[in-house]
Amino acid sequence: MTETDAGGTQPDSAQLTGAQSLVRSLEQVGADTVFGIPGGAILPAYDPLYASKFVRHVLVRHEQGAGHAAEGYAMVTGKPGVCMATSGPGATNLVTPLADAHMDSVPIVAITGQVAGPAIGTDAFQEADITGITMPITKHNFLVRKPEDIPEAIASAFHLATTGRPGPVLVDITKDALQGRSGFRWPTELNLPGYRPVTKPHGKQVKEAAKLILAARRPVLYVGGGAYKAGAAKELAALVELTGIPVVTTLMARGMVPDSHPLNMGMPGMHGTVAAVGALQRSDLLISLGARFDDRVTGQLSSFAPGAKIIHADIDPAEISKNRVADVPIVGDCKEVVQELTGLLKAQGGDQLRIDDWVGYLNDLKKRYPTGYDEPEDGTLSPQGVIKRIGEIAGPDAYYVAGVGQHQMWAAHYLPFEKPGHWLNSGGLGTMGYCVPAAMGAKAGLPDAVVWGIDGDGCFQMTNQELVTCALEGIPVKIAVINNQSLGMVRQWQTLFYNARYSNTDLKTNRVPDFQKLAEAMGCVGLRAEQPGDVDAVIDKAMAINDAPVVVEFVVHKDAMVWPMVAAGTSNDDIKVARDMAPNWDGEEL
Ligand SMILES: Cc1ncc(C[n+]2csc(CCOP(=O)(O)OP(=O)(O)O)c2C)c(N)n1
Repeated sequence: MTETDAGGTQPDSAQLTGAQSLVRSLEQVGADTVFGIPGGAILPAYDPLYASKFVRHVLVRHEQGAGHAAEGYAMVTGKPGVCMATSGPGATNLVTPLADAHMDSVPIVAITGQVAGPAIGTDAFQEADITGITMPITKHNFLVRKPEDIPEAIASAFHLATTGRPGPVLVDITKDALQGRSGFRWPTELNLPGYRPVTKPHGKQVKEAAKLILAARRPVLYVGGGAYKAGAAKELAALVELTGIPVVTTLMARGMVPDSHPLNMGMPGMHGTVAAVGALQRSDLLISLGARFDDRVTGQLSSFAPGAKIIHADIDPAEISKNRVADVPIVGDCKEVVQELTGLLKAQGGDQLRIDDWVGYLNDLKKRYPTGYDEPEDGTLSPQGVIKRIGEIAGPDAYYVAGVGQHQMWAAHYLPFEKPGHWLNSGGLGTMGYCVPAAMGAKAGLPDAVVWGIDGDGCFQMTNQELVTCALEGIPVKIAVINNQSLGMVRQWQTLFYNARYSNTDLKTNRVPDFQKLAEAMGCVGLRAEQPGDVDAVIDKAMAINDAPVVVEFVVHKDAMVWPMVAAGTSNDDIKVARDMAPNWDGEEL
């Protein structure tokens, strides 16, 4: 006899319901937190879940919140996040976070109820073909129709989500499979034909890479989110220390090399620093580690890094040469690739690279074009200054979660990124509404950490209801609403490209809603700052509150813009540091 939380005391061979098998499987894989909402088709699973002493279920207010919370949990714990929903609308509400996790390679497992097997295809009540719908936005998905198949599906889902290139996996289980009975058999081996992710890089490719690095005069380490997922920060630091090669950290990799490191040129891309964009454009060798040559980084692809050879290391072979042909492709886990590369370089004079002029040139760019902003002359708050101050007060040990828009880009520039994995945002899909639920998931995963959300007034209005969940479940996140009364990023494009015709971007969020009252109505503490003199006081107050979620509204100037900027579809060479102001690339004839 063994004690199972799923179904009371049961002999292993006893018949469990599929629902009991599901909960027991979740216990078996160590899933301690599930974010979800029940409904008809998934209801059988909620009954044994009620009895589980190991699995905590967090009752969210919208399934999208459950999905982003699972992402936030996964990003900070390194364990897969789990979300659960019923069939039909419950499952379709998970589509956005699944797509989000797919684009950003976040390991989550979504469990959905499905109508009973015989009803599939009949347009039954709350029937949606969720495996069909999510086929292109999941790493894999399963439709489980028999109770005896549940344990293997769950074991496989967790394995698939976390191995190789991480990503979302959906397990759709019919109601009759949840209600039916079978013996519980935990698989000793998984039946996943053809799934064998390559983690160990090919020695010959690493040798070729080392050869290119030793010959390069303008090498750059182009570090992406995959390097974080591989846990490669320590190995990367050793490679940088040995070779002295300058680094750029993409939006998804902020903190992988500390911003305070003299060789970190900052974030590349559409809103990247001049030094990072210049580094890529003028490089003769890009060493891409878990990055994917995203259009927001490359700008116009045909003019991206025109003189650079490419070493592209990625665990997903499909990424290599997808956008830019690699001279040396390396399929493998970033941590292992960097380790092997550093070992080889150490033995071959990798500490003697002749790149001093190059490093000097980039440092000069960094000095001449620091990313900065002006305080508004009318005495109102600058959004950049507010975000910077939050970072200074909360420090690099806090976890920061952003929404999508101008505030996200300012957060990416002005927060203190000194440690890997302390920055969560929606980079690939660019999902407004990510911030509040992802912050909730992060705080649920790391209850002792300080978690700050930096959200826009537009984004906040998409998913703020999860603050009710936070208040009731004891998940005290801190959310800064950067209220510029508009859909700021879209407004910025209207300013620059649509003759300042502000079609439908004015949110009129001057007290409608009243964010402070809204916060209080949701069981949170609501604070507001409107004058520069209020800023430190409200941040300090928020920092001192640890027994309730806090929302701090910062009413900021609406015309602030994100700079630098490479206009969409144009060349990185045409980066502007302010409106009509381009950098002077002096010294490029190195
Ligand atoms: C779900 C979704 N809808 C629309 C967009 C397009 N979009 C990108 S940024 C943005 C404005 C965001 O406004 P806000 O949250 O106020 O942030 P701000 O840019 O003002 O900092 C919009 C509408 C999006 N990214 N996601």
